[in-house]
Amino acid sequence: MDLYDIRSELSDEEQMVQDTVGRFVDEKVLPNIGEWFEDGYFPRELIPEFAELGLLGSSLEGYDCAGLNSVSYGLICQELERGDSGLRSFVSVQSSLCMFPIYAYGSEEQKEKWLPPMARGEKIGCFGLTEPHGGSDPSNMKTTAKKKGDDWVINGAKMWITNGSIADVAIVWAMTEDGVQGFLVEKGMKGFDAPEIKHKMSLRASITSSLYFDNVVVPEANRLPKVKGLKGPLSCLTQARYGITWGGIGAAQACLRELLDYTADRKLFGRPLTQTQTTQLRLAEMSRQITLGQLMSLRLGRIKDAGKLHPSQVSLAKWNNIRMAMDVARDARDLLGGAGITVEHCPIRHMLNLESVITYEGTETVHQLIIGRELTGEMAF
Ligand code: TGC
Ligand code: FAD
Repeated sequence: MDLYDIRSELSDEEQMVQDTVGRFVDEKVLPNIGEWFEDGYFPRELIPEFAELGLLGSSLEGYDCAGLNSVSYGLICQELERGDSGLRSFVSVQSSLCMFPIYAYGSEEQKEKWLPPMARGEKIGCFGLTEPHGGSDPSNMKTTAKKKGDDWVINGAKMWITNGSIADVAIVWAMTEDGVQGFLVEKGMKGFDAPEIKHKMSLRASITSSLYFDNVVVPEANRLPKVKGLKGPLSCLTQARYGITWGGIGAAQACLRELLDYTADRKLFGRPLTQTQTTQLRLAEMSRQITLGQLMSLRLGRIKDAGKLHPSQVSLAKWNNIRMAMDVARDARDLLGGAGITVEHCPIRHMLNLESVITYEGTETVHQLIIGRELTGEMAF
């Protein structure tokens, strides 16, 4: 599973983080995840355990957060997504999309109020950027925040919002006279509703919701004071997309692991599948793809920890690693034959989840166009 011994490139602390989260996934997630996925159930009971392990806001310093480096955060995402993309999604949203903007752009009062209980898993966050008319182009957002005395009045709608219905606080990005700004909209505020979106065929062990704002009055104290413009939400996406590049590796590793066992046991035409050349070729191809993805994410993590990360570098890895994971999951599903269509085996669950992962946090096309813009200087969106 680790042909290039990437593990030896990790520090003792990074190895410990990987082992701890890996054990948690093996013991608490893998025995149950098929049933949770089938039932469309997000296991909220795991949130205190995520918190206990220091997985919430793990890269932040202070405020009861673990202060781990970026590679450790990546390994957390990899191990969680080896379990299921829905669990990694929960941690991505809580950590990178909610705690990060409060930490980076919030007032001291906002940080004191929200970060420690979010790190302890007592308060849940969601991140509202995408709108029903089109998520790829958030500069065209229709949700507005208008100043009224000391307050702001928010109107509009957000769609496909992870954790929306269970969130205590929504980081909502809205258009103001001064451009895009972020607001902390709290559960129970009058005019704010967050119904769950049902009938999903993907990310079934995760909660996805719409957010509606009908003249929601939000005090000035709930506006993120330290950022204006689209770079506010886009900088949060860079954090989350980085973690997702690692997550794809975990999903692909889970599929390959299961296949190695299955193809060794499955006897056809008088011999195990593993003794046929095309099976070996397909397993080898998966291993090649996973190894390339591992090298990309590790390099990205080291660049990020050195403070030299450029968002287009993250786009390249998100595009590569999620496409890689989809290819691995689909081919793994096929190598399982008919057995591959049930949740008894993980590839079809990962395959379906990855349909969301390749769409959210910037579709594959958006990331390709970001690389195109980086290479040519031409904006082709
Ligand atoms: P553009 O002109 O490129 O940029 C506007 C300003 O933002 C800065 N910037 C970034 N900063 C940090 N990180 C990034 N990734 C950044 N990208 C851009 C940029 O420097 C500029 O700053 P300034 O100071 O000059 O104003 O803006 P654009 O409108 O041309 O952007 C185009 C595009 C397509 C790249 C962007 O709109 C985009 O990325 N679209 C995709 C939207 C998206 O990814 N939405 C995701 C929603 S959240 C989600 O899916 C969560 S799923 C979570 C889960 O469950 O795991
Ligand atoms: P569109 O933007 O309408 O895109 C449709 C198609 O057009 C895509 O294939 C796209 O690549 C293509 N396209 C777009 N522009 C161009 C172009 N210029 N040239 C060529 N092709 C183009 N959002 C949040 O804000 N917060 C969340 O927590 C969140 N969680 C999510 C959870 C799930 C399970 C899912 C599925 C989505 C989530 N999203 C969230 C929304 C996600 O970020 C959006 O779905 C995504 O950004 C794409 O937006 P869209 O769905 O409106 O598709």
